[in-house]
Amino acid sequence: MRLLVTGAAGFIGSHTCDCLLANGHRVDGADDFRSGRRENLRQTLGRENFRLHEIDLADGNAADRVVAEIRPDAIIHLAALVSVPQSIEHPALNRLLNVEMTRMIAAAASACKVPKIVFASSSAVYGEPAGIPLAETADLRPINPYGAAKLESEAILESWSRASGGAALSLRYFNVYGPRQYPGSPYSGVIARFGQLFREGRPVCVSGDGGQTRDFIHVHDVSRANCLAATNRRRWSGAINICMGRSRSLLDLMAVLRGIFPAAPSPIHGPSRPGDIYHSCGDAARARELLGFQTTIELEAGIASIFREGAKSL
Ligand code: UD2
Repeated sequence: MRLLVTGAAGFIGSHTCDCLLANGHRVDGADDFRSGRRENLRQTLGRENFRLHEIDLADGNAADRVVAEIRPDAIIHLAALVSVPQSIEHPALNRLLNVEMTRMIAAAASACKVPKIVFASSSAVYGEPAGIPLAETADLRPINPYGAAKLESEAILESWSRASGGAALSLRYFNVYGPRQYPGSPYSGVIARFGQLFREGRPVCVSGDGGQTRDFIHVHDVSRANCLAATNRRRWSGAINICMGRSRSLLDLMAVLRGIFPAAPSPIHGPSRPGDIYHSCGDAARARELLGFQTTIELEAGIASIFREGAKSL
């Protein structure tokens, strides 16, 4: 198959390209390198079946042009502003990248009759859960602009699916971690951020009491879910949780990291983040039924493979 991956130089995007290529597909990756990084594509660039399109898909008719040139069998739309705090600080950018760009991708897909769009949605669409684990049928009550934008994009793709007859799969990723996740900003995913600070012997800053829980899933599992969703022949449309189905607290997470870096200093505690959900844990049943997807990497093994010196990469 021929696939277009947007956000190809990003953390999840680059692993997704690698997974598709390993399965014999042709991949066109698009990225404007706003947050994507060239080094993420080090092993991907130069591969025979890979082409990079350096382009800002939110600019004018760029999405139309790229999609018309490639005419992919499916689009995996991952390009986004990936941060709850940044969605609060930069509402216009959140709207442009997390809503309007989806609209542009859907319009381009309609014009070229692309049969499938796989979209990077988020567990943030649920908001603070009434009960756990969260099935896809749970109430959708996002409590931050990031979750609200992802939910709006899901609706855009549902209506695209109804109008065009194409399949739209919104994959609600829970908290993704793994190699290539950028650790260098206070907005970085917590495992990348804490791992880097533990390694450097600097104290981490815990927002709140550390009792908040997350369903952490390794990026290799997530990229496999993306491949399955994009390449299987099912025409089903809707939302699917991509999660482990088990959650861990930040305190737990720090205990795992302390096992690797025993000399790291004690954490500093700051106030809870605005827009932060306390508990999050997904129900993985639908992904199992519809995609035949199951996770393979436990948190301890995933963390050790990134941060333990001399550990084998997964
Ligand atoms: C949300 C989504 C996740 C994904 C992600 C993209 C939920 C439950 N999850 O993740 O699916 O879309 O956004 O960015 O909505 N923290 C600290 N100190 C730090 C960094 C983080 O205490 O230095 C805390 C943070 O306040 C939060 C937890 O760690 O309670 C996880 O934060 P994160 O930024 O890794 O991800 P999160 O949950 O906002």
